[in-house]
Amino acid sequence: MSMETTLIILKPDAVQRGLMGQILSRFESKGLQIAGTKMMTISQDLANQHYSDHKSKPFFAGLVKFMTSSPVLVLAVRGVSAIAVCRKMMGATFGSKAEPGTIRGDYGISNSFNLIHGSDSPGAAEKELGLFFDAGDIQEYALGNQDWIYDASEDL
Ligand code: 3AN
Repeated sequence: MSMETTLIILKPDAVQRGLMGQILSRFESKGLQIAGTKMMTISQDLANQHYSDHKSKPFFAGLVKFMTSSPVLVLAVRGVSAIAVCRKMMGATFGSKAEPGTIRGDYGISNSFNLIHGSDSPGAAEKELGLFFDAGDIQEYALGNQDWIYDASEDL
């Protein structure tokens, strides 16, 4: 197990529907550390770079239009195995299929307006954190309650 930092985006539908606080709160309650936040409107160019793996997909144009349509909240979230933990908390890609108890399963039913993005691998996290945050935007700090979140003899 290793300490990881992952990129999370609360998408335009999460911001517009007033779900930022509830979703952010889930990560904090889990014991994950919020290491960076940025509210922004994603440019066409940034959306193209972020979703470059999906360029040939039929949904690409719609996805870019959606992601650039209104502000998002970008987060750097840190914790042991944070990439997999956050993906599990997000749930399946489509809101209609996502399990209750997950973010997509509890807050959404749309397949394209699916509330949240999370990096899916260490390589993707590194690339995406670099795309959305400038050097110095991500904080290094100790959580005061870390010894109660993790069993230092086993988890860290
Ligand atoms: P995830 O976000 O669960 O990792 P990916 O990486 O397969 O999903 O897809 C990236 C984004 O593309 C999804 N978050 C979703 O917004 C969109 N997307 C994926 N598949 C479809 C689809 N069939 N129709 C519309 N949008 C899609």
